[in-house]
Amino acid sequence: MTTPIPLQHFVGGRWATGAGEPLRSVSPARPDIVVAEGATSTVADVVDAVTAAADAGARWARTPMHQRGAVLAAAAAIVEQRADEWGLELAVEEGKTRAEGVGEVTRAAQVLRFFAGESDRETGEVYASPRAGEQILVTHRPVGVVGMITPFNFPIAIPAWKIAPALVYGNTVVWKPAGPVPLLAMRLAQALESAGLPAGVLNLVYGENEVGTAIVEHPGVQAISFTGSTTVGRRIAAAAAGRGVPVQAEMGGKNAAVVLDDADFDLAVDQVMLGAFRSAGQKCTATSRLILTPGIADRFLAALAERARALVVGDPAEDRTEMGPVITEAARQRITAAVAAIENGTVVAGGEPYTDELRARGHFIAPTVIEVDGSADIWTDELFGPVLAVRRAGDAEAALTLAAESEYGLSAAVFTQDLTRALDVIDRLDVGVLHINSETAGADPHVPFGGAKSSGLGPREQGRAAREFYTQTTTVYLRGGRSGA
Ligand code: UN1
Repeated sequence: MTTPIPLQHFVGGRWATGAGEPLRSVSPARPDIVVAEGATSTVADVVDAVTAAADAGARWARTPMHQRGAVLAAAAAIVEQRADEWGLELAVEEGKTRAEGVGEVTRAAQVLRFFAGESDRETGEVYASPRAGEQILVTHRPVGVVGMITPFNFPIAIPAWKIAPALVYGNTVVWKPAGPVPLLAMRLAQALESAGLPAGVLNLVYGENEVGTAIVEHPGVQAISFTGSTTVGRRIAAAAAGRGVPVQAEMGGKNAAVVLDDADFDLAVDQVMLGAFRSAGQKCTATSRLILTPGIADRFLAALAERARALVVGDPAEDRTEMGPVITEAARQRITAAVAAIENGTVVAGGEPYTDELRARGHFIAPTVIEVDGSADIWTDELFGPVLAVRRAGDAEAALTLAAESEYGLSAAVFTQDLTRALDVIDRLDVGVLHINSETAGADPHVPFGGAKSSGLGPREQGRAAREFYTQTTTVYLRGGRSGA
């Protein structure tokens, strides 16, 4: 991939170059390589996109759900067929490893296929009526035009899990992906177009805040789904509340892994490594806090340090690479500065800049493990990078209390072989996703995904839970039309 791929936005069924600023995505591993090139969209393009989505809406909503699902199924087949190629593009543009990139594209196909199947499942409820000759139905109707703003870190899977339910339930979409990953957004839109999606049903625009704000504030946008930081999510929610529009926001995380004395040692080390360093820690579900109890702490930290130092960090396109760069130079500097600012911590692994040519020029950060002996910014603040903060707790109770002490509540992992303990944890941790004996990240397409506390706002995503956000119900009191019947 040496020639930049031309980027076009997709508005009203037409591919075109936006009239905004030049838009370039670069490889975070090799920042001198331009991956894709075009221009951002303008506020006028957003207005056109909303108009197109609104115009297409009535017809799409009337299209039988099985036909809408068939478009998603066809798109799933296309995405799956291109998984190797687009997975490599994803790795080059976003920086996660090629294996993770291919995995993510495959996952997008699974998501599309899951929602394609919605048309074969029940679409509402029927209740008994206290009155004779009546049934009460609850039907689900589309919300209308949904605005979507998606993050850089899962450039095809997260958009798929917003767009697929929106479309199958009969909504139309105006979507702005994160600035650094326009290519994978274009790929998903291309797949849906090739699958037969009618013009205007999905509109893709590029840009930064101005374009995002134009979507959020447009009176024709009837719901907004966002994934990104808590700060931005709350700003969007406030703006949407002002217009009386529902928001679903998946936001930050500071997810703890708790490794108790009785854990399976090797399994816990493997899983904590994956949770902390896959995608260079750039997942809202990544493991960024580790809590250890006394019987296991020293041995665990030693093993983790050894594994972190041995992790193969390099060009994500190469097969042997286990961890790539972070997304931008600004991210690299922000994360590195946060690590450098720690006063009461002991660096167990990482913490030093790379000096070899590839990794000094790309946005690389060594996998970093830091033990802190009390609260510290790196213990409380989401860094979104390959940095794991560690604390020791006096016993299992104290460890779980420490895990719960966070403003965030996205995911947590507890490593134990004590079933009684595990059952207690299920009721007591205020998180949206809980892993017992597996890493904090991961989200299957068929089950609810989302967070508690500052991590989430509005209904859950994925699985059948997605219907709550992408539809509105009508409660129908249904009687026959003849008296006495
Ligand atoms: C995962 O853990 O595989 O932005 C998915 C994020 C989350 C998705 C995580 N919304 O990282």
